[in-house]
Amino acid sequence: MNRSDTIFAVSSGSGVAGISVIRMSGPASQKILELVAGTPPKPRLASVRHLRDPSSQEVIDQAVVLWMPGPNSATGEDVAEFHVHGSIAAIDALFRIFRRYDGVRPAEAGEFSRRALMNDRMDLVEAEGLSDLLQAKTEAQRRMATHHMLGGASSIYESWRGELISIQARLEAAIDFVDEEGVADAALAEVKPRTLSLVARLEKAVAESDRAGVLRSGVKVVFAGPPNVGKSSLLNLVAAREAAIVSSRPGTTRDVIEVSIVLAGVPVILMDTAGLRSGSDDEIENIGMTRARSELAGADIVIWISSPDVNDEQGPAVPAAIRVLNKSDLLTDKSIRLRNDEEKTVEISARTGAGVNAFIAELEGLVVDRVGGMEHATIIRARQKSVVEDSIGHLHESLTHGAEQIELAAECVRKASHSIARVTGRVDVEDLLGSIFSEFCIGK
Ligand SMILES: Nc1nc2c(ncn2[C@@H]2O[C@H](COP(=O)(O)OP(=O)(O)O)[C@@H](O)[C@H]2O)c(=O)[nH]1
Ligand SMILES: [Mg+2]
Repeated sequence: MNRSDTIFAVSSGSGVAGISVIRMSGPASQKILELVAGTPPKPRLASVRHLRDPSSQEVIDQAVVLWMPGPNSATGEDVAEFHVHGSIAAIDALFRIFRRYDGVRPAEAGEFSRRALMNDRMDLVEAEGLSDLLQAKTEAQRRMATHHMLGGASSIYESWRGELISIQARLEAAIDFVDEEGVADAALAEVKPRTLSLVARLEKAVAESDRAGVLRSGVKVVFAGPPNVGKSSLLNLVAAREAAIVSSRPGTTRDVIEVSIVLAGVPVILMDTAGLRSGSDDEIENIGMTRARSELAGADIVIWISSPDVNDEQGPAVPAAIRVLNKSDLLTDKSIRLRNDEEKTVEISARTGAGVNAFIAELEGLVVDRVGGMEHATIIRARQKSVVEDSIGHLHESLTHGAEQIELAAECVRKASHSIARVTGRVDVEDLLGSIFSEFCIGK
């Protein structure tokens, strides 16, 4: 991949459409624009042009053309945009023309964003936010992604780094005077509370990051309980479709069934599992139960379901967020209701629908609690978390050094600041480019 190439791609997605946007970035953009559309329009002003084949002068299409000379463009390079009709043939014809020129080639996935990053039009955290935005499926994901894309998180990382640089400077200033009595002690005494306060902020952000990560990946809600209590029936009602097979035969659900839905703008993965009971000699059922137990262990929210006609041997295998007593239509004697008052209990009937809406509202509340306020979290990816944890480690170490080791304390703070700089890609950015831009689509 040559960075001085001029690259082009359909940025508006593939397939037939009213309009397709072709984006071109790189040094030859102006020349190509002139060749197919005539004199470039005024920068950033839309202009309607005939696009012609430069060799035959045949009109290929009529398009809105934009000219955005670098460095004030999305990529920081010269950028031309052709808003052509979304016709596969028209796009093909233009692409054949573009390819005739040396150093002009189709863009690879994420290559426009990669150039934007290299030209300081955005930092790594903003690029990750953009990637998240392109993939966002729910309102809460969109909010979190835009916060990152527009630099909200980067400014926090920068403020942390600024504080570290200032602490480091204070320590280094004292190093030159270690021979003078009390200078190193005074410097350490001054930076200690600042270091502790920063560590507390970093640790708080790390503590939040798991909840924030769940907002990106989806809240896992596992439906579990003994066989035949109506787990699959209830999951289908919440998912509003027949995702899981419902049958009066115990042991019907064997594999874990996943259904993605959105509750209160939050992505949720509902998981139906095999009924848990002891003493089954059915090999497949036992494998299903093993899978069910492993999903329970990794669940964000556990819904434990039982019903009056099925013996719930031990109750929830793990603490349940909501206990559901299904088949309330079979209840005659109110005395068989759930005894355990510690967990939330809800009575429903998947058959008559009684209590189901109240259950869904309850679940929605739990989902929102699980990720509430996370739209503005600073650390939302494992990559970000691990470098911030490195930084915290270095800061803890810096606090162990006394006045006679003030150089070592300063060195730890320098490492801590280097770690934070890795998050936004101020340093070591090259190592990460491949893994980050592979997530992008062509044309972005
Ligand atoms: N009477 C009654 N039967 C139900 C209710 N919910 C489910 N069932 C029946 O219970 C049986 C087991 O349901 P299913 O959803 O497959 O249970 P699972 O094994 O826990 O997934 C089926 O015959 C359902 O029709 C309910 O609320 N009332
Ligand atoms: Mg089932």
